[in-house]
Amino acid sequence: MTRLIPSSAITPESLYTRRGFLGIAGALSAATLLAACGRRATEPTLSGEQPASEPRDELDDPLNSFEQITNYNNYYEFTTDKQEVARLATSFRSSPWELEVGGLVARPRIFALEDLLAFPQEERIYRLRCVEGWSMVIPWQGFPLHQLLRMVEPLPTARYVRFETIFRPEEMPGQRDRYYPWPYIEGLRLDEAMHDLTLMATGLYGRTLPPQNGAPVRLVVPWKYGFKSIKAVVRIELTEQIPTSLWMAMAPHEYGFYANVNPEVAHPRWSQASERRIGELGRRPTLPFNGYADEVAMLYSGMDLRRNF
Ligand SMILES: Nc1nc2c(c(=O)[nH]1)N[C@H]1C(S)=C(S)[C@@H](COP(=O)(O)O)O[C@H]1N2
Ligand SMILES: [Mo]
Repeated sequence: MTRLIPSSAITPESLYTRRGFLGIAGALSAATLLAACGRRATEPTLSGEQPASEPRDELDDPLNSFEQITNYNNYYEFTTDKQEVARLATSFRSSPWELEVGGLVARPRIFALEDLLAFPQEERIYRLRCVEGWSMVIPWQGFPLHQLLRMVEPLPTARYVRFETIFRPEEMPGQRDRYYPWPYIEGLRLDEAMHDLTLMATGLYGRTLPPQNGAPVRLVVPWKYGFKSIKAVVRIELTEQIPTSLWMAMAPHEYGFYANVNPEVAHPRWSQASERRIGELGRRPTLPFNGYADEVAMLYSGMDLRRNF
């Protein structure tokens, strides 16, 4: 069948058809993708009823829709109601923006948003698994964090990376709730931060990152529970001591530093053996390291992952 797609119908989502896991392939411009889609779309197929394949991740799971990804959010700086974050975040000012990188580095530096967007932007389709037991498949744009870290030259004494979210209670109503020890803090071991899967995301579905997803720049660590993927980052500090995250400070028996997705280690309030993919009815088994074990398990060889939860 011959399918002609009028250019008006080419939405960012349609760019994701027939595309696999682009993690290593790197950046493709929208123009390249449009050209590729156009060519494929007008190619006649001999067999007839071959439907256009849906966008999928490398495990052959379909992507969640832009609507789902941008209307079901955890972002406690705005509200704990996942379905209200998008509305409350509409007027958040994510530009201009500065990201200060310092601590145990030879070349501390402030990156303006334009500097961050000057890193070659890649497309990465990642699963996001929340500790609450739901998950999504999200097509991000961004750049690996190691590119930024190499620029600031970590000192030999640096062992951890501490991340901090903006504190702006005028625009973030949840931050007026003093129950939480704002600002939101997260941390990684330096080798985790340097891993190629660890992404600084600046967009999704080919668009600028929406405020509810952490605009203008957020961390994405796909093998860890979603709370590690801190949003709206304004400070990165390399340290010798292990950083204390907001969740470790609030509930150390519930939230450890590592937070690797692990079906065998239950959270005190809920099992982690299975999960609900947003948009699906049943539950599916949770995969060790969220399906990224081949890439990251060696980071933890010899460690007791029950003790280091
Ligand atoms: N600053 C900040 N970052 C955050 C959160 C938050 O409340 N504040 N929530 C985390 C949690 S629990 C999850 S599951 C993911 C959700 O990301 P998403 O809304 O883009 O899907 O963001 C994480 N990053
Ligand atoms: Mo989460």
